[in-house]
Amino acid sequence: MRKEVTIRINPHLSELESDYLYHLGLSSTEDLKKIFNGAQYICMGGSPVRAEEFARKTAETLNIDVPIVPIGKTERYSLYLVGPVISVSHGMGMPSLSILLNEMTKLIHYSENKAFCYIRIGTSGGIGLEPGTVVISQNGLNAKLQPYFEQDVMGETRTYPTQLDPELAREIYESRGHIPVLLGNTIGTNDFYEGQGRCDGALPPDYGEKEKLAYLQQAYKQGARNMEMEASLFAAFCCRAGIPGAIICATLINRFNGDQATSTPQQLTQYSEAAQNLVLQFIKADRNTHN
Ligand code: R2B
Ligand code: URA
Repeated sequence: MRKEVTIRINPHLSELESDYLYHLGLSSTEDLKKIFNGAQYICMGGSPVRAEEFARKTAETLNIDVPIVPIGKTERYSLYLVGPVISVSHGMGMPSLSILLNEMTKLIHYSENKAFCYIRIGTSGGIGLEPGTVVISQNGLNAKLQPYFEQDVMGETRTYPTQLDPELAREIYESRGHIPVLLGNTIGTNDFYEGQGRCDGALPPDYGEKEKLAYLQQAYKQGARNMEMEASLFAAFCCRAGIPGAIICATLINRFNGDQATSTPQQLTQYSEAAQNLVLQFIKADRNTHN
């Protein structure tokens, strides 16, 4: 079993007669406990195709014979359950992930799960790393390179810390085997193009290569080793909720060398599979230790 978790859950939920998890197409009136109570590893990734692939690989790795069919509706997210593992897609960017994290956390609360962790498995742009390296995040950083996530609530900005669970990160690191892995900070931005200092967006940027490289150098100095579009929100949500969370991202490119992911489709698949494989190696080892 994973460590016991007490979610800092919204007390107002107990006042609801029923809670419809609209984007998942599931409701608290269903027997969620019966379906999801044994889920210990809640794995999230951007793409629905990769969520299905990860579910299939989990079934193979853990030797679990279940049909790989989504639970709930698939209009927004695709959710699979394979033994102790949930594999669910979250879309691209923080607004989409935020909705999923809210509804997923309520689902886990209604399912009365006591021991679990959240793991985001994704892709990213590397900062000073050989493409294909997998980064386990220590801290989320925002695009200003601060260890905070900022959320506007009713016109006022709230600031939340973005420290990830060091013990979970260490446990995953120890499962690395031959996969090239390192620990580092991860920048979460609100855009793929100018938000990540790219010079290849559709509109003329008001900066050039020199400014971009200076930003990447500064990021590197502050311990950032990769850049994606969810880390700061994911880390802040896990911190606020009291849920152990980890972010495991493959790097598709080295941003010091360019903006475009020019590796072959096969290489890109291989890179993102390395992140999935690391998480599967961790889950397998963890189950041997704790079950
Ligand atoms: C990584 O890849 C996506 C953009 O290509 C985005 O969701 C992210 O964080
Ligand atoms: N995902 C990102 O957000 N940025 C990259 O450079 C690659 C993948």
